[in-house]
Amino acid sequence: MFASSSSYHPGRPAPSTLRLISPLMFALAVACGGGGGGGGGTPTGPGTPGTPGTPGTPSPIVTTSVNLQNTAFNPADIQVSPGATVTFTNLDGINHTVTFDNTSITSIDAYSSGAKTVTMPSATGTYAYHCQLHGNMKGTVVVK
Ligand SMILES: [Cu+2]
Repeated sequence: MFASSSSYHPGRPAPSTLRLISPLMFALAVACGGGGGGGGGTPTGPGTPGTPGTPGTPSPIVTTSVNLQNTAFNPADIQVSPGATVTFTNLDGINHTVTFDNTSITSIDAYSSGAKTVTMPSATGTYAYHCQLHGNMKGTVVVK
């Protein structure tokens, strides 16, 4: 029993199979640039992330104060919290209105001086407003 069992060779992969795989593996390693070489150099760090570029469109200014000056809203495009009270101050001395396209918002009728307020909705969104007396006076309030 001893002699017969030791005389058997366990199965080995055919040499032809190894010959096919090895050149392929070698080719891949070379193609990858031989990254395994390594002289113990310091690894390249992740680097400082670049500063984000300036967006193409200006962001609305976070404020609850808008001036009516030189027949314009300044700043015209603002961002407020839900339910915020926005103060519109007329510095022009001539009549302007602050009229929201969304009629659920209580607009400001014509006034020529002083500050008036508008309460914005609690629902987020972009609410456009304009002056009924001057077609070029437009703005938006972003509730966010
Ligand atoms: Cu106006």
